[in-house]
Amino acid sequence: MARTAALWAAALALVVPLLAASAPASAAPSHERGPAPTAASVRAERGPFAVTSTRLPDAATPGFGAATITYPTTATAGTFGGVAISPGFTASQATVAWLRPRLASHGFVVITFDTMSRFDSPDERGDQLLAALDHLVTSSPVRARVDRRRLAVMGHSMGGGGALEAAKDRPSLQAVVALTPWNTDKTWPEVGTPTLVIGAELDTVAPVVTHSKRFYRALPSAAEKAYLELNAGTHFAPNLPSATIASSSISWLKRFVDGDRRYLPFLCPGPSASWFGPVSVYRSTCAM
Ligand code: 9J3
Ligand code: ZN
Repeated sequence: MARTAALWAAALALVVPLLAASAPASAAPSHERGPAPTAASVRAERGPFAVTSTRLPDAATPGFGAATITYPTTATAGTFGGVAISPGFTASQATVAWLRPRLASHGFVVITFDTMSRFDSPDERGDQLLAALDHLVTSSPVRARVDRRRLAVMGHSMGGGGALEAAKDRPSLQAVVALTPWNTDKTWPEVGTPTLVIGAELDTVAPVVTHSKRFYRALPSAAEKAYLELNAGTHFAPNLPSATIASSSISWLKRFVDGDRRYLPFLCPGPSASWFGPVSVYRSTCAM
């Protein structure tokens, strides 16, 4: 009898961890797209999905300017999360264009746009990011490929400040990535959306002390948030292809737009110098 009980206990000890390991880690549905990532694949120039692009003239984009959408060509992998990216003050969408195929090739439908005016404020850029997402899921030629419940905003400088504004206005967004963001508003208690702030150590336009670092600190401590600082980076680092920016942004979007926990090792505890390359500071609540 005692011997049988001991055998059962031994069998259970073997089986229970297996059951636990195969159960989903959370109740939230996962929308994993593509193969399991590696330290090399998140940094590579392209992800696993072939992509193509379509251009939208200004006349076709209510609430924002001329735009470009880049998306995975496959029609058999399900829908994809949508990401809108705003350029910075006086800049055109060309300054953030490198991010389109880079992110889309990992399984996102990505839209960049010219702002209504090159001088639009962060708040106006936030409204245009939301208008771009609305257009993407409602009337764009690729609307059937986008999952309207899984949307994110990104932006550079005033566009990054705009991404924070967009999340403040629309709490249903899944993720924010703010690239060397600029804003006169320094307080973000309204933003509960998981937010990655990427600052640049040598930024003199949006110095990290008064912008990126301060925005990170001002986000609720209960929120999923991370601050990554580009070692020796300048304000315009996000305008050129960067494996550091791409790998961290892709991991953040995968984790929070797709619910893909396979990317957690790249975010938490985060780069101890090796995952993302040249990073001078990385902080995260790591509540994920
Ligand atoms: O690149 C940017 O959006 C910088 C913001 C800026 O220079 O603001 C000055 C008014
Ligand atoms: Zn505020």
